[in-house]
Amino acid sequence: MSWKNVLVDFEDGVAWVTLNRPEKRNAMNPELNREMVEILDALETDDRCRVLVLTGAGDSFSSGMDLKEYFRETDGKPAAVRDRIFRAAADWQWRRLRSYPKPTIAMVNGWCFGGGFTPLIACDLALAAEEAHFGLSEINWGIIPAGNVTKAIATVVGNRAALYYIMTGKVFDGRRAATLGLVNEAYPMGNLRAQTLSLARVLMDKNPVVLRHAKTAFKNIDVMDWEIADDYLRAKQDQTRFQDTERGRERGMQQFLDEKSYRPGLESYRRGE
Ligand code: ACO
Ligand code: V55
Repeated sequence: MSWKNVLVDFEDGVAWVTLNRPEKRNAMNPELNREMVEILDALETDDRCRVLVLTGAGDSFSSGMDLKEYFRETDGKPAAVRDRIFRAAADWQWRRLRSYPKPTIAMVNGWCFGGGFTPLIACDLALAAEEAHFGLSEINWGIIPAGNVTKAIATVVGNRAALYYIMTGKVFDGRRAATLGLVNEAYPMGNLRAQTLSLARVLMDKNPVVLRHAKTAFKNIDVMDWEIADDYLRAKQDQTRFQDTERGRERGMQQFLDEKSYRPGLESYRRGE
C-alpha cells in the first residue's frame, strides 16, 4: 500500500496514518483527501490495523484545507464540480472517520488549523503535544468555519470557548486544548508517541466488537430523545451480543460470578481462553 500524500505504517496492531505534505504543513488538498478515502476503506478490513492513529509529518498535524487547491483553484468551476471536490474532504474527515469501525486516535504533533479540526474531532480520542498550536483561523482570511468544523467543535467544547476561538481566530497550545476538552491529554512532544502507543494498547486489550458498538452508540444517541435512545441502546446491546463471537458477556459473568477470578470494576475479563 503506497500513497503520495499519506504514509501508512503498521506497528504491533497500530496503523500510523501520517498526513505527508510537510512542505505545505500537511494542508489537505483534493488528492490527499481522495487518498484518505481509499486508506480508510482499506484499513477497515486490514487485520494489521486494530487501532488507527492519525498524525502529521514534520512540525504540523495539518494546516487545514489547502487554500490554493481548494479555494482559489475551484473558484471558477461549476457548482457541481466544486461539490464533488469538497465531498472527498467530507467523505473521510468526518463521514467515514466519525463512525469508523475501529478505534481512532488523533495525535496532534504540531500546527492544527481550521479544516484540521474536523478529522481531529471525528477521531474517538485525541492526544496533543503541549507544544502544538491550534487555531480556528477561518475568520483571519474571510470565511466561516465550514467543512463541518463548526459542527465538530460544538460537540467537544462549550459555547463560550467555541465562539471565542471561532470569532477571534486566536491561537492556543496543547495544554489549553486539553483543558478545553478538545483533546484528552497533552504531553511534552518527546513523550507523545509513547503515550499514544500506550493508549492504543489499552484499546487493543478490549473486545473489538463491544468497543465498536459502544462508540457508535455514543455518537448516534446525540440526536435522540430519552425514549428512543433507550430503545436504540437495548437493540444495540442485543446486536453486540449477536455479533460477539468471543462471547465476552458470558465469559465476564462466568469469571466473576462462578469462578470469582476477577473483578469487572477493576479490570477486564480474561479474553484469551
Ligand atoms: N493551504 C495551502 N498552502 C499552505 C497552507 C494551507 N492551509 N498552509 C501552509 N501552506 C504552504 C505555504 O503556502 C507555503 O508554501 P510555499 O513553500 O510553496 O510558499 C508552505 O506551506 C509553508 O508555509 P509557511 O507559512 O512558510 O510555514 P510556517 O512554518 O512559517 O508557518 C503556518 C506555518 C503557521 C501553519 C502557516 O503556514 C499558516 O498560517 N498556514 C495557514 C493556516 C490556515 O489558516 N489554514 C487554513 C484554515 S481554514 C480551512 O482549513 C478552510
Ligand atoms: C472549511 C473546511 C472544510 C471544507 C470547507 O474550515 C471549509 C473551512 C474541513 O473541510 O470542506
